[in-house]
Amino acid sequence: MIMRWFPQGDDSVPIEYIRQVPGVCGVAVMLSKIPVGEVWPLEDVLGVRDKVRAAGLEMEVVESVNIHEDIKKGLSTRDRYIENYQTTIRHLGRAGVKCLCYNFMPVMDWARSALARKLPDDSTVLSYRDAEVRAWNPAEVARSMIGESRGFSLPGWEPERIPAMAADIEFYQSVTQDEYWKNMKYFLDAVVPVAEKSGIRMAIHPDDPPWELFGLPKVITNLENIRKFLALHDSKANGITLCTGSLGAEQKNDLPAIGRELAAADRLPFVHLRNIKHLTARDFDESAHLTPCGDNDMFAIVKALYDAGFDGYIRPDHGRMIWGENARPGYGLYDRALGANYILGLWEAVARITPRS
Ligand code: DNO
Repeated sequence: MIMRWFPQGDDSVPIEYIRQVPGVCGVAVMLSKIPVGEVWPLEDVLGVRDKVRAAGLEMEVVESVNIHEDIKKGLSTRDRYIENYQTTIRHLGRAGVKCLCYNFMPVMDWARSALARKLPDDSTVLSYRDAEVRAWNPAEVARSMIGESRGFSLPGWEPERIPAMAADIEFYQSVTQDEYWKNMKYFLDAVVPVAEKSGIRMAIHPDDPPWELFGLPKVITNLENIRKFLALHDSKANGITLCTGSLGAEQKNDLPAIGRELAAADRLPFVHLRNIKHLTARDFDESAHLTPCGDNDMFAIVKALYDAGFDGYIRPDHGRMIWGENARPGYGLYDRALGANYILGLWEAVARITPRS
């Protein structure tokens, strides 16, 4: 069990507090100040690792090593950025990192219409209203999200990218799904062998939300596409991050079945457990992690992972903002600590009822 943590002064949560969350033994880090496409320098990576270790935790997972848009667009300039990515992977391997979570979403990372919607108990959550998002242009979505981010960086929403967003969206209108998948394969064929040699398993994050927005290509949205993705480059180092909040936004997705298949195939290095509550098929609020608080059957998901032999990293994903905490939206300490211990409780119960042989 790990938690996400932003080093280099970019988190409200001191690393020492994370160590006090029972059962949490490590963190997933992101060097949020390195511009997208540039190398994560070895000395920075080692420096962060040493700080994490000094706090009694492990840094075996990194998250949001973001991919330069030229790679996703398939431009001739992509090779330089791919080389940088390969160098970053080697640096991470030297620091003992074992799992790299990234996404291949064009232009934007996850999209929400509000980052602090109030629930009846006065906690606040990230929320998504389809019509509101579609009524904006992507730069407006970005400005709204950054405006509500309480001064913290939002992974995948770097303010310097806003000016290019309109042109990027325009560019993708003439990129077919097939071409986009080819660009992804080109990237995988170049980086997965480097990851293998570096002792790292790549774990792509699903698209969030997992449906079409602004005419952009979509990739990791359901089991069919996940299978197609895994076949693009057949290697244990080419895996998936099962994010139950992202894939669960599409209610047709059977999360326990997806988890079971991926864990059994040993293509699941990382799991993000989050719950969400739908208002309609395309409108939802994030919720507390407990099954009754949302639409995801968290018990069934944990049981499916356990039964299929899952032995990767797991972290509570976004939590609510509670108890007056002021933190990066989705990443307050309190609700994620509750979530981590709820998930650990489910795991313990399942494991004690059905011991693994
Ligand atoms: C949302 C996160 C994502 C994820 C990236 C990985 O909070 O799960 O931002 O880290 O998509 O690149």
